[in-house]
Amino acid sequence: MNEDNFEKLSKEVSYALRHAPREYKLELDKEGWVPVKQLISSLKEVRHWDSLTESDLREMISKSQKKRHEIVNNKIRALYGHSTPTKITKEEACPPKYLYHGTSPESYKEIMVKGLLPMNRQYVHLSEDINTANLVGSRKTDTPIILSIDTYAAREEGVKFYHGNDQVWLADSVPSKCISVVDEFNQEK
Ligand code: HQG
Repeated sequence: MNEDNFEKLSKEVSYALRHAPREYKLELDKEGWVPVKQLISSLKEVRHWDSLTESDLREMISKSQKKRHEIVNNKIRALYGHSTPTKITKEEACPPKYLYHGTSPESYKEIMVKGLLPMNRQYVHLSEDINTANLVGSRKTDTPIILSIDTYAAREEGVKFYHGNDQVWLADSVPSKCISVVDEFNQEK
């Protein structure tokens, strides 16, 4: 499989496991898992990935710059990003004191009023470092605003945090009083 196909495969697997399992005749369990064999036969049948093997999937996961999927005990799941109607159960975990979120100037105004909300996904997505948050925000705008989340204050407010992968943390929502703008970063531009 060439590089372009690995990227195409990663996008398709994300689409199937995060947003549209039914389109692929798949059913996610409570934690978002499906049997690897089922995903492969569905991708073959529904999307004509005719020669797809489990080792292609494993290679796709290991080559990807972001750890979006994992395979454990013959099952595969997306680690974050879900928008399916039934909320995936994630394990609560203790994040570092600060997490970051990159967003657009328009959304920033709303966020400072309503807090961070999951919008079209099941969870709010947060980054462990400022550079990653900047990349996430840059998907939406040329002038991202980087927000810092005081997770200790948020936990005192009852916010639960969940582990996505080594860079990505999830939360149900974050009140605006626990959010501030990373000024140094935004002034550098
Ligand atoms: C904004 C990618 C108005 C929020 C990335 C964001 C990430 C609000 C947008 C992952 C709001 C949702 C997720 C409020 C939040 N009012 N706007 N109250 N609260 N927003 O794409 O975090 O490459 O669903 O700021 O790397 O940008 O796909 O979330 O701009 O980890 O693996 O609503 O997706 O990963 O946008 O990105 P998204 P996100 P992958």
